[in-house]
Amino acid sequence: MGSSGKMAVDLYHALWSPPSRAVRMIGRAVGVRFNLITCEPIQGDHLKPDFLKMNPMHTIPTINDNGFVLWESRAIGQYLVSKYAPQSTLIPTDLQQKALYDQRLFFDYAMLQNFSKTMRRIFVGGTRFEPKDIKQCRTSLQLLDQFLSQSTYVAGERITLVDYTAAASVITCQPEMVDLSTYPHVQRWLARVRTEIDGFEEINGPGVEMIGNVIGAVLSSDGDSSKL
Ligand SMILES: N[C@@H](CCC(=O)N[C@@H](CS)C(=O)NCC(=O)O)C(=O)O
Repeated sequence: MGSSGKMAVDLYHALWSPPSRAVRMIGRAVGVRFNLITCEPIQGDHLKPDFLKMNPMHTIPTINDNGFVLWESRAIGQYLVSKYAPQSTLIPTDLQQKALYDQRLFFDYAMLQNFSKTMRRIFVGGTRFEPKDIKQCRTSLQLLDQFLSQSTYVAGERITLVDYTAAASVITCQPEMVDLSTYPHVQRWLARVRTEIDGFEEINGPGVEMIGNVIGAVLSSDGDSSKL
């Protein structure tokens, strides 16, 4: 037990993994104490029998909250908020606010998560960017920019859980992939949430740097020809 009296929650994660970073930020916001357990897909940890027994989908992040196992970062985030900070405004309660939040969370899952997939292709597989992936990332950012031209946060005028999950993906974008400066509302929002989310730099910094270094090395090794 921690000083807060709460039992620690096991979190299987990797530093570079955007959804793992999102869960760590959400946990920090609602006062969860994590027992961080590195599960590195690059080294095949996620395919080891013990991990597969726990999560047959072999994805990180995965939590084990004293016997209750859950994966999918957005489900984990909502579980942690509901359990540890039920009064939190990170999940809206007003009917229409909640509906908008749900819509944006599904957008985040369907569209922004692709940043991670694109990154993973090059980061884990050491392969080049696919033009169709880059196009998809740009379309997603364009939509996000449009949403953010109409509201301060992704789902309205209050910061919600979807700002955490979206920011963890967007901060992962590398300049070789998309030029974030062409999305002014996204830039403004990112600058804001970086300062408002507790532990943002500490949690995201090392993983994003790691991704940047690997991508830089892969691109320079093939003459940078995959830049679009
Ligand atoms: N939608 C999932 C995505 C999880 C995911 O794909 N995680 C990656 C690391 S960022 C992973 O575990 N990859 C290994 C695999 O899918 O086998 C979430 O948000 O938790």
